[in-house]
Amino acid sequence: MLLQDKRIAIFNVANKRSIAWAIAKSMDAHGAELILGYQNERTKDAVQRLAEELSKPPAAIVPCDVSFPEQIEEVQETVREQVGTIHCLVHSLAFAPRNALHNPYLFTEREEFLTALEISAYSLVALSRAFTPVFADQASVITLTYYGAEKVMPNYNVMGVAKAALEASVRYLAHDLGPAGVRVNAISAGPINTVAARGVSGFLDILEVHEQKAPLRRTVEPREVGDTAVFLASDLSSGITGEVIYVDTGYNIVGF
Ligand code: IMJ
Repeated sequence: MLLQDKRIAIFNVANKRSIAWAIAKSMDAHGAELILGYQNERTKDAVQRLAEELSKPPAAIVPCDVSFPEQIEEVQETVREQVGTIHCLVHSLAFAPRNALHNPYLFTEREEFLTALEISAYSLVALSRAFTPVFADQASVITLTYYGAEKVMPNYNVMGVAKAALEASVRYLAHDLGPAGVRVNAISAGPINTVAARGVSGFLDILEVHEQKAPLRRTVEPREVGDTAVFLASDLSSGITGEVIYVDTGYNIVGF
C-alpha cells in the first residue's frame, strides 16, 4: 500500500487501453484515492464505467480538454473544492494531427506543429502551474514520453519533436518546482498497443522489432508502466526529479 492516503489526479483516461488507465489501476491497487480526467463527452461514459472496476470510487471524475485553457483552471478549482490538496499529477495525453504522423516530417505545417506542441508538451506546463496551489508537500508530477523524442522512429515525426520539448520541460519544471519539494519526472514507455498507436502505419513492425531487439525479448505490459508510476508517486522515489525513466524492456540501451 505505497499510496495509502495519497490523492492523485490522472489526465486523461480515454478507454481501457489508455496508459492513464493502467496507471489508475496500479495506483488504486496501492491504495490511492483517484481523480480521473476525461477529454470530452465521447469518452465520459467509458471512463465512468471503467471507474466502477476500481476498489473504491474515484474522488472525482472531471472533464479536462487541455486545448481550452479555461478548462484547466476549472478542473483545478473542482479538485480544490471537492478533494483539497493532491499528492500527484499524472499527465498522460498527446495529440498530433493524423496527417503529420503520415507525411514526411519535412512537410509538417505550422498549424500541425503548433497543435502537437500545444497538446503534447505545453499542457504539462499549464497543468503543473494550475495545480501548484493544490500540491501537497512533496508532490510528484509524472508524464509519459517515448524514445522517438531522442531517436528518429518511422512516422513519429512532429510527435518526436513534441516529446523532446516535453522531456526538456520535465527538467525545467523540476528546477522551478524543486524548491517547493515538488518532483517532476517522465516515464519513457516502450511501444504499447493503445488506440493512439494502433492506427499508426507500420506499428506492428515496430512491435516485432522491439521484441527481437529488447534485452527482455518482449514488449512492455501496461501494468509495468503503471507500477513505475506508483514508484514515482510514492515516497520511495523521493530523491528522483527531472528524470526520464525507461520502461521499455531495455530497448533503449541496445546499439545493434
Ligand atoms: C505514434 C505515431 C507514429 C509512430 C509511433 C506512435 N510509435 C509509437 C507511437 C512507434 C509507439 C505511439 N506513441 C508513443 C504516441 O505518442 C502516440 C501519439 C499520437 C497518436 C495519434 C494517433 C491518432 C491521431 N493523432 C495522434 N497523435 C498522437 O490522430
